[in-house]
Order: sequence, then C-alpha cells, then structure tokens
Amino acid sequence: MAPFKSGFISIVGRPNVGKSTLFNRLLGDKIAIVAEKPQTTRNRILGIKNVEGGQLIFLDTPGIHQGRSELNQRMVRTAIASGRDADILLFLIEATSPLLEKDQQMIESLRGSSGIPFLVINKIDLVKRKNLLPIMDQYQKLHPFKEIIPLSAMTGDGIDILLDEILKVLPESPPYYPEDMVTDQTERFWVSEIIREKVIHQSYQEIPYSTAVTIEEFKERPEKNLVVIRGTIHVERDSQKKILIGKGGQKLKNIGETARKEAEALLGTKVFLELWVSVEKNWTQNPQALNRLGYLPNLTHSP
Ligand SMILES: Nc1nc2c(ncn2[C@@H]2O[C@H](COP(=O)(O)OP(=O)(O)OP(=O)(O)O)[C@@H](O)[C@H]2O)c(=O)[nH]1
Ligand SMILES: [Mg+2]
Repeated sequence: MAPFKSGFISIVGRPNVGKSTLFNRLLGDKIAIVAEKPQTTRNRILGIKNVEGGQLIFLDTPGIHQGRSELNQRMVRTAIASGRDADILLFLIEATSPLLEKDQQMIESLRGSSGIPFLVINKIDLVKRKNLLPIMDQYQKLHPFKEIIPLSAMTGDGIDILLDEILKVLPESPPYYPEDMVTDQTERFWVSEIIREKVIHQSYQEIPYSTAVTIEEFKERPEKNLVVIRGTIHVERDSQKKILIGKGGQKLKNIGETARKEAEALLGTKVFLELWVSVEKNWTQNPQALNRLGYLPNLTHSP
C-alpha cells in the first residue's frame, strides 16, 4: 500500500488574484470570503481536505502588498509566516495582469521557505490560451518553480491537475487533523467573517477597508435549536456608521438578514442575530485596537 501523505499547502499572492476563490474551490465548499475588491482576507484561514491516501491542509492568506497601516503590515506578516511554514507554496498570479516586478518582490519575501514552489496562473477563463505561453516563460526565469499550472479557480478548469501535482510531492506523514475536521477556526470566527463579507458586499463603495467585526455573544440554546449571536461592526468614522445603518436602519437590517441566513446554513440551527455599529477611531493604525479586535501581531498558528 502507498504510504499516507499529509502536509500544509499555502496559497500566497498579491491582493485580489483569487486566492480565496482557489482555496474554496480546492476544498469544494465556500469557506473563505471572496470579494471583487483587494484586501478581503485578513487572517490565515485553514481548510482540510481528505482524499484517498492523503490529507491536504490548505492555507488561505491575506494578499501581499505594500500597504502602510498597522493592519496592512500585520496582514502581510501573516501571509509570509504562513508561507514559511508550508510544505508546498502556491504562488498565485492572474493571467489577466501578470506583474512581474511585484510578484518578484513577493517571491523574494518568501525565499526562506522550504516549501516546494508552484506557480499557479489563475483566471485563464478570461484570456486566450496563446497568451499564457509568454507569461509562463517570464516567470520560469524568475524562480525555479517545480510546476507551472494555469487554471481557473472560478470555473474549476485545471484544478484536478493541480491536486494531482500536489499529491505527488506532498511529504509522507500521518494526518495532522482528525478526519471529520474541516477547519481549525471557531464557529464564532466564521460568523464574524460572514458578517464582514456582507458588509463588504453591501457597502464597499462607501467604506472600503475599514470595518472589523467582533462577536460579543454566542449562546447556544440546543433545546430551542437556536444560537443567539450579538455582533459589533466597528468602523473608523461617524460618517461610516451612518452609512452602514442606512435610512431608517435599512442597510444594517439587510446586512443582518443575509448574514443570518448564511450563519444558519453554517451552524445548521436557527440563528438570532443582533448587530451593532460602533466607531473605533483609526483602529487600522492602532496596535491596541487591533489586538482588541482580534488582529493580533501574528495571525497564524504553526502546525
Ligand atoms: N474570471 C475569474 N474571476 C476570478 C477567478 N478567481 C477569482 N476571481 C475573482 O477575483 C476576485 C477576487 O477574488 P478573491 O478570491 O477574493 O481574491 P483574493 O486573492 O483572495 O483577494 P484578497 O483576499 O483581497 O487578497 C473576485 O471577484 C473573484 O470572483 C477566476 O478564475 N476567473
Ligand atoms: Mg482572499
């Protein structure tokens, strides 16, 4: 019998190239939040996939970029730390806008990793096949990638090839996690992410990067098949609070409604969700506020 394989596979890349979409696709489920805008993912997100003869542990990470705020810097440190610990590193780029120089910086920042480097070219559904060859050629010269795999995280085209290649080089090891485990993050965390996603989807134009969500109460009432959740959406300015609440509270109500439905699907129970909006001036710059909101200096856990 072939030996069992298991290991950590980190997905790293610039913001908005499709890391979270790829992560969800690899796991076959919507786990990480996805948005049209950059800097959506803020934490390292872990997802476990069990296949015959192996356990693949994927890490979704924040986009690597040059943002200056303390939050941005913590996000980038998190991404780099997740990459360092990995057995396999998936450097994700997008076929629509390869940016050799910026990607070079990203690859440099992960030079210390012992992970086997793959280049994954995403969004091939948006380009002609013949346009891929020059991209592959350019990046090949940049770094000794073990594999270069073009795919579309959105349509799923090429995913099986990536999974096969990962399994080939994954180290022999017993599984790290029990077979019924999907992620190591708590339900509380996932509910906060669902709320944050709805805020992004429903108010991105007005409030780009400045919302955080905390869960104040998460009370299970099994006798009623109910979970009572109270969450707070933190914004940086009074004007943003006004926008989020909306006319007659309508916007906040819509956010709460859509988040509640998704939380119910996630938890498999009824959910009572109450949301508050609170102004936390300049929290993205303030180390103490960041700690309080759950964005600790190092947002990863080593295996
Ligand atoms: N056409 C197309 N769009 C894609 C593909 N993969 C991702 N997208 C879109 O690209 C946008 C960004 O996707 P995300 O998965 O949130 O990107 P990300 O790299 O996780 O972004 P950050 O977390 O902000 O760093 C979304 O609008 C996705 O729907 C793809 O294969 N094809
Ligand atoms: Mg993401």
